[in-house]
Amino acid sequence: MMSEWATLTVRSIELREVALPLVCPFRTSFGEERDKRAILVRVDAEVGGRDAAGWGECVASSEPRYSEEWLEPAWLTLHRHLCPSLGEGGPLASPDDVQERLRWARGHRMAKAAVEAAVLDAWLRSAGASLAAHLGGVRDRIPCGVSVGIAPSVDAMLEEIQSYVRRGYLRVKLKIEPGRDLDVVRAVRRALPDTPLSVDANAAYSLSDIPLFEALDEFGLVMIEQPLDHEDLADHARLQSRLSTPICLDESIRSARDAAAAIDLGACRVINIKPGRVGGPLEAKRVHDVALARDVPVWIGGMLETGIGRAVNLALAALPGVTMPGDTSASDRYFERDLVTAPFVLADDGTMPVPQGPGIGVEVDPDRLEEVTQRRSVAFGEGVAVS
Ligand code: NPQ
Ligand code: MG
Repeated sequence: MMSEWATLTVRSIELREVALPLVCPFRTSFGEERDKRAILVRVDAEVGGRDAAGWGECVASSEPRYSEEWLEPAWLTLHRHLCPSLGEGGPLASPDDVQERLRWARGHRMAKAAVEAAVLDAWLRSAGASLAAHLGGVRDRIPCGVSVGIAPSVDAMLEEIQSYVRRGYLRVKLKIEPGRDLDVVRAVRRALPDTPLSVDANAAYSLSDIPLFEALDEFGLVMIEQPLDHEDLADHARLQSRLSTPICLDESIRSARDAAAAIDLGACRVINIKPGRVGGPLEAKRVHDVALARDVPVWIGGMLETGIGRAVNLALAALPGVTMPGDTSASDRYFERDLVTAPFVLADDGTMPVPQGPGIGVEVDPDRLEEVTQRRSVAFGEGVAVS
C-alpha cells in the first residue's frame, strides 16, 4: 500500500446512466434482466498540480430485488448528497477520506462504492500505480467461473453450461429457485460429473426447506450460496450445522464487521465479496482480510458489470485470500460490445489477466460510451468537456 499521497482536489463529478444490451436475458430467483443498466461516476480532479480523471461504476440494478438499493435512488443520492459532500469538503489527503466524508449518509453502499472507486482510479492513475498492486494483489492471472441464469428448460440450461465448460470456465454456478433446484442439479451433475459446481438461491428459501438442502448436500457441490434470508445469520448457522457442503454468504455480508460476525456464528464457510455490496473496494479488501485471518476462503462475485466495474473485481481477485474462482467472467459472457477499449477475454485455461495499468487499468471507449448513454448530469462543479 502507498503511504504518501499527493493531495487530491475534486474539480468536477459527472454521472451517466448507461444501458448495455445483454447477449441473453439473465434470470435469477428474483427476476429477469435484458439490459444491463448502470450509473457511471466520472471524477475530474487535480492531483499534485496535475489533472487526473477516474471512473467508477454503481451496481445498483433496475429494481430493489437483489438489495434494497436500486438505480433511481442511487442516482438521486449520488447527485444530491454524495457527490456534493465529496467535492465541497476541500482537498482529500488519502483515499480513506472518501468514506470519511460520506459517512454521515447512512447506507447507500453501492452508490458510495462507485464514488470511492472513481477517486481511487484518479489517484492511482496520477501515481502510475495499479489498483491490484495498491490493494496488495499477489497474482497476475486469476481463475474464472461463470454464473448461469435460470433457463426455460433443463436441456437449454445444460447446453449453455456445456458451452461455458468448453470455453474453459473453471467453476459453474447455477441459479436455483423453489421448484427449479434438485432436478436441475441432478441433470447437470449427471452430464458433468467432474466440473466444480455450485448453486446460488439469492435468498429464496427458508428453514422449512432443510430437506431440500439435505438432498442437495449429496451432490458434492463446492458451495450453496445465500440459501436463506439476507438478514438471517442465525438461520444460516442452523442450516450450516446440518450440511457438509459449505454455505457461502453474498447478500448477508455488507461489511467487514458482518463478515466477522457471520464466520464467528458459523453462518458460512465461504464468502462472496462484491465491492458494491460492501461500500467500496477498500471495505472489500477489509472483508478479505477478516476472512483470511479466520482461514475462510473468499471469491469475487459479479453484478454483470461493464468493463469499469469488472476491472475493479479483477484487481480484488488478485488478493492472496481469494482462493476460489469468481463470477469474474469475460466481457462476452454478458455483452456483444463492452464500453472499454479492451474487453476482458477468457484464456483457454480459464484464467484472465489482472489489469496492470495505472488505476483500474482500462480505458473507456468514448464512441461506445456515447452510444449507450441514457442520461448524464453534472453532480459537482462545472463539468469538464470530455469526448
Ligand atoms: C449474485 N450475480 O451473485 C448476482 C446477482 C445478480 C453474476 O450471479 C442485473 C444486475 C441483474 C445485477 C442479476 C451473479 C443481476 C445482477 C443477479 C446481479 O447473486
Ligand atoms: Mg449471489
